Amino acid sequence: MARYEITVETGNVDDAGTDANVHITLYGSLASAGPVKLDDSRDNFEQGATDHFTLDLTDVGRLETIVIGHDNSGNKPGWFLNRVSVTKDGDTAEFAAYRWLATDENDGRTEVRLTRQR
Ligand SMILES: [Ca+2]
Ligand SMILES: [Ca+2]
Repeated sequence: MARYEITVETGNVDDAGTDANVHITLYGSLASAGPVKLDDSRDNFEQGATDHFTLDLTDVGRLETIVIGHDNSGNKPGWFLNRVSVTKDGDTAEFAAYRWLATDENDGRTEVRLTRQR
């Protein structure tokens, strides 16, 4: 197992937030982990907000890609995701999305695969 610190930034555009169930899967050089739900006691994924989660998951080795999305539940579930960072043992992987995950925007997808930038 490894401890992952996951930071998720929601965009600051109208209706960017979501109350849908958000999930993430990590893909690394050794293994994959998830999908796991990202949630805590706070109201997560609000417009313009940054959420932090700490999860103990299978150690995936060097993190390379993630898949993040939601189940399209709740009121106005469309979500504008800016970016995600994932830190393990001091190594931070950055993932940029800057797109809607919404059935009524762009390509209509509610899940996206993102490749590590650095
Ligand atoms: Ca929304
Ligand atoms: Ca919550």
